[in-house]
Amino acid sequence: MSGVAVHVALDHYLELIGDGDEQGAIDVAAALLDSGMPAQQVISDLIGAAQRRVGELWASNEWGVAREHAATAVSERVLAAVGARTAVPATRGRITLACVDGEWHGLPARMLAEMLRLDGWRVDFLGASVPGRHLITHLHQTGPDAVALSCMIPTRLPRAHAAITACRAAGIPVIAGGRGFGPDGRYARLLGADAWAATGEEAVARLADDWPPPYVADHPGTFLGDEEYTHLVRSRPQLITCAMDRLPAVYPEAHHYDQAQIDATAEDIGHIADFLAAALYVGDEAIFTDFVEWTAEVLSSRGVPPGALRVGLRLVRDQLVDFPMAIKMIDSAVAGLPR
Ligand code: B12
Repeated sequence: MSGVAVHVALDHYLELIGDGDEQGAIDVAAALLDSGMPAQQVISDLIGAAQRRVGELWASNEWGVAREHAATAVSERVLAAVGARTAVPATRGRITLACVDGEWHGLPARMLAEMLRLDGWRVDFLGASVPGRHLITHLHQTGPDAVALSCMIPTRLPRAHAAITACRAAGIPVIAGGRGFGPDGRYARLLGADAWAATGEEAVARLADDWPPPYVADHPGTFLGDEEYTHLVRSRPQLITCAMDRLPAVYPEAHHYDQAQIDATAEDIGHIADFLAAALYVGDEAIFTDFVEWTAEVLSSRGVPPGALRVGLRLVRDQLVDFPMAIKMIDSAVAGLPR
């Protein structure tokens, strides 16, 4: 199957999932398999590529949330259908795969689960948002050769850290993945993961060729989550309430907000607090500045001017008088916003 043909199939597949056409989408995947494309490639180059396009369509407001949800639900079914076509004996060993606590992107992890299964692993897929203590109980019950942890959103990094530490303390090496761990997996290393892979294919190769990795003890000086992080997390509810109370005084348009707009604004301020907390936790302001840049784009495609985001950031900043790192991060982010 040529690259051009995959491209054509991808465009068609995207149309089908955007239309909620489950059978049509399964037929496209089946045709690729029939043409000789390996199942792992169908998963990454068709389903994965389409899901990334879905993300762009959602971010640019061309697709609404309902259409994204429906398309993702179809992709989940297609993935199951692709997996069901190929039985592979489990000869390599056993892997527990989970999304970190509060991480609801279950599909990327499920894609990895199928790829590993196709490569001969027995995979215990625990799904989205797995609380750390339940993950550890599962490890004690099953004794896997590896834990694969997925984190797509950096706000979940503190929980990922807790999970990585607990898995390693239980003697099971951790491979981390998902865009939440940073562009080159830099936060996976910082948080003590034994390995990191950018894609499902890379994870399959790493686990097949080079596992378990040699044990490296945690760096004793590693200190994450300073005082500012702790205070910010504790004061999150008041931070949002206070910002919402002050909003109409500094942004008169908010007087005319309906309930949905009020809820969306409170949610956005919550995201500001969460991304700021994650940036403080790992000591990297890029987490926050990237988030603000991304939010400005998402809001602008919904007709919300950058001024509104500046107001939200200022309302949070004004409450953080004793937080020099947080203030520095907010100021850098504001400086990067379009005028
Ligand atoms: C579908 C979707 C959702 C669904 C998920 C449903 C489900 N069952 O998965 C729902 C609606 C729940 C959702 C929610 C949110 N989402 Co969302 N979502 C997506 C979307 C469109 C597709 C996800 C997907 O399936 N990707 C497909 C796979 C193939 O992506 P991939 O990264 O290439 O995956 C590979 C690697 O990551 C790696 N990998 C993944 N896990 C692991 C684990 C290990 C161990 C290893 C080694 C490798 C590995 O292997 C994968 C396969 O090769 C993405 C867009 C995107 N680009 O991914 C946004 C996206 C991830 N979401 C985003 C956002 C912002 C959110 C929300 C915050 C939205 C909101 N305002 O509430 C929430 C957060 C929820 C939470 N706390 O988890 C943003 C994140 C941006 C950012 N700044 O980080 C994205 C990028 C959308 C965008 N274009 O902006 N989302």
